[in-house]
Amino acid sequence: MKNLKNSWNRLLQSLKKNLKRVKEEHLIREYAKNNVLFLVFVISCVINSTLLRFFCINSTENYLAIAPILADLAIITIVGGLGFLLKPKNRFAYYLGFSIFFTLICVINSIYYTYYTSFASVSMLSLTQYVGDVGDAVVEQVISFKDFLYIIIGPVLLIVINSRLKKKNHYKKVEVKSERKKKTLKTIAVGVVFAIIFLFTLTPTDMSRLVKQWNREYIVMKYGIYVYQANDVIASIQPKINSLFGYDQAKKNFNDYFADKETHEDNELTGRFEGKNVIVIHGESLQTNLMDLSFNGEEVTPNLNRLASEGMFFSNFYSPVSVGTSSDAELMFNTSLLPTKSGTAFVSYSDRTYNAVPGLLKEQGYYTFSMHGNNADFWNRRNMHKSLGYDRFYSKADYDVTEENTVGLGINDYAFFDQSVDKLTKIAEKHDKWYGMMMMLSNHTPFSEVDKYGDFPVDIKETVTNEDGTTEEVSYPYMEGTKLGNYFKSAHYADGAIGELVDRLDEEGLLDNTVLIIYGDHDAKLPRADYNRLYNYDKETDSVLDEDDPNYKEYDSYQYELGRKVPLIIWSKDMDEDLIGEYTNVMSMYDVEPTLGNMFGFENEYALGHDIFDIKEDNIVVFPNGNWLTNDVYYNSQKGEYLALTDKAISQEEIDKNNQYASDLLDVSNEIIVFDLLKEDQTDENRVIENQEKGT
Ligand code: GP9
Ligand code: MN
Repeated sequence: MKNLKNSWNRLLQSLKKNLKRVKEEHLIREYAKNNVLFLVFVISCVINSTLLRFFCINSTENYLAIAPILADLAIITIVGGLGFLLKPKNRFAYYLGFSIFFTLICVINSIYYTYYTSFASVSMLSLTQYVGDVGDAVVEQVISFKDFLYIIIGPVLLIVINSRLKKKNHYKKVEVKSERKKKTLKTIAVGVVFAIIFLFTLTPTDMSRLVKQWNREYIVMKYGIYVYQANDVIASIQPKINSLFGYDQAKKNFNDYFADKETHEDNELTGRFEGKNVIVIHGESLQTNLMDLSFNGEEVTPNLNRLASEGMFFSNFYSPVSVGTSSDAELMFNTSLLPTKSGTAFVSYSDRTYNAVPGLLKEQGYYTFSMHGNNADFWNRRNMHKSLGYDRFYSKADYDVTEENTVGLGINDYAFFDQSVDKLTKIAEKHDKWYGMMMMLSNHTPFSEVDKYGDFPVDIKETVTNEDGTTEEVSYPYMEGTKLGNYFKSAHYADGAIGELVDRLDEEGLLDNTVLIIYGDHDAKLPRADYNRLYNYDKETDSVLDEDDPNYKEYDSYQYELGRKVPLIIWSKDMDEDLIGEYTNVMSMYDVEPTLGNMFGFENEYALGHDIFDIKEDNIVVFPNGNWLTNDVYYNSQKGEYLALTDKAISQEEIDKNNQYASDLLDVSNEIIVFDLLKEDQTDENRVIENQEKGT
């Protein structure tokens, strides 16, 4: 005991002595003076990472988080420490190189987050070819000053400091090899200490989320952007390696998952549309909230509203797309699978086997086709549409696209539908039964070609009576000149094209035995702040109401998330009365295939969604980030909190059960695609048949 006390005292004394030396000899100042490049490098990289987090994730937990700063410090200190191995005159190039590298990570993620509200993945590199096509959208809507701030704080600052150091002959100083080695080791040791302290802050949940990698926001909040990105590289390579090695486990999970699946019971919709022709309209960026809006007495989407009121309108329908946006919507609609965890199914896994709607209807004698005015290679549709079972894909090359009929990414929806009906007339002459999908294009972000959308004012017009009894019309700008306002104009334009399509189809007699299915592919990805003006406009001041104002309606992040729902409408000219109406149970894009299967008489036994008329109010919508939604609750897995939507009490047990369900669903869906399990399944069957044929 006495010995322990002595040693403790000795340790304290030596610590005091060293601290005194540091103070008296101005060692810190000396260190800073001699290693200014290293320090600027470390501090700027950590500030950039922290700024990025602050700009992207607005929560107190994030603002107060120390762990990501420790993780950043650990990585940057170690990388910076290795720079000491070089001679002083060579260090600037080293630090500048790495500073550019780390800054790029911040800039890319900053831009990416604004566009996708998620962090970037290297698995998306194969998609950069599409940036050219949507490039204007990115530049106009997404890039802002803050994206360049990182460059100023990082590389620019280093360059400025380097030129000052040069003037002061800083690099003339000689450091012998052993001295450089010692300095490197000491600095790396400091980095390791940061790493150890950081590891102590981690919980088992933090670690499991790092492995899963889909909860990107959470990972960045806990680990910082640099660890996230390094982990992302590993996670992106993993599927390729996994598809080589993890097959057996995936197959076992798949078998277990489907062994427990409940069988489908017939219901009032079973077989109701058997044998009918089908036109599916993929409505670019059409959100359900458009259908509730009018300006000066004119509805934004009068045609959608009419079709919804005359048909089956699914008003609580979500499209849980991931980074594959339009293509993810198509994937879910057609295959009842969810987006892949990394990359996109359309681009990375187009050679897999899918039990898709077109393929299944083809087996029933349908001629199947898809039509889209964009380049056939966009989202790799040229290949993927074959895998989905379309007999023919009509793409840009099949349309007469002129400068006059172009809006946004390509041929405008009016010209597209018009030319598509010409093609359909010929198809209908040749084939008894057909299934076709028409993909719209005009209502694509950034909704900036306002002059082409026609006259649809989104202001507030009022007639006022003057003192002398005369009247005049006054206008308050309201949504005019805002991005959201432009979106309404664009959506109104697209809605008009749907109206014209229906009229033209009717004229050609193509609606007589046809079911029309319209879905919005995903939300318009507009900032939440824009909705504040929509719901809290103060016309007197032409600005947004104060938050303290009694009329202020908070549009919080939950309302924003839930407001991203899209319409699903099933309509036919001779719709049975008993089917017409609004269907309010939560439903997802991946529930469409089993729901249609029940109506049209086909089945994908490996569908992950449900026939909504079978599961009804028990449905759960799972999002790729692990969030989920039921009729009663919306759960945010990123934050571990939920919003109750009804008075029903929510138990922890239910949350845990649904979290497990969401996790299993995302896993099995991903594995089906990555390991091509549907193909293997067919191979198994074939093997049995082959063996039977051989008499074994
Ligand atoms: C491109 C169109 C738009 O052909 O489908 O794709 P998005 O940018 O919405 O994913
Ligand atoms: Mn889209």
